Amino acid sequence: MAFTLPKLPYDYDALGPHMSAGTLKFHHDKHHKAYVDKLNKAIEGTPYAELSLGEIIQKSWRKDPEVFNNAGQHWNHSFFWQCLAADGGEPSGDLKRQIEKDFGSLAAFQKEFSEAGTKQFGSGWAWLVLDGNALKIVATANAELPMLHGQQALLTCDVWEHAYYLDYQNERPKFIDTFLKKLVNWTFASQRFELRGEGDALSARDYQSAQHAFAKSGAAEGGARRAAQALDGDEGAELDEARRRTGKRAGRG
Ligand code: MN3
Repeated sequence: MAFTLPKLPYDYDALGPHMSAGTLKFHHDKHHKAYVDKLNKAIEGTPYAELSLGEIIQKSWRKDPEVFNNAGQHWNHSFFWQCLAADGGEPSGDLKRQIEKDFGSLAAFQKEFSEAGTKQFGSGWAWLVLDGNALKIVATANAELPMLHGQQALLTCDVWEHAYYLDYQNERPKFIDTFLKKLVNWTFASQRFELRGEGDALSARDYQSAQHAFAKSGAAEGGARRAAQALDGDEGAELDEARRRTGKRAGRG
């Protein structure tokens, strides 16, 4: 199946002055679009074309760099857009308590996250992940992502230069600091954290098949909806369709 570029969940100028419309336009319309286009070209006519994005990521890892890099970057960016909000604020509820338990305080979490992103040599990503029952901060290089290591992503910051150079030039630490204090969509991160009840499924090697199985089980509409929201447009639409079919069979649609 061909993948499509998901729309940004906000206007280009919504995150100013912390992330400018110019940065979002280049980053989304040029960089992310290029990953989608290259991914579609790389999988066309191959067995990958029959697979979900999650499956493509798992199967191409360390085997087909052109496929993997573009598939991973498509997933990472689709996820990253949802991690941003104009009204950043602070975490709340269960996630706030878990952050305080695992890092000591919000400030300690911010410090560790910032260091991970700053120290990541060259291009990559800083992540807050759920690894088993504990929150962890990890950094990945290039297109690598937590699902490859059985971790559930809750939050990410793109630390490729294209993410911040227009607004912050070479000041990556300043960008990450602004991200942490002004731009984090904590509502989204909390929704991801609430999915922890599906820990086994989410840490499974095939992340997306697990999501499909969960959606089709019809067991928890809210969870499936959140899972759909957490993925890119194509997969979200697929999951919504799966939920609708399940709902109909159960006489609820
Ligand atoms: Mn990027």
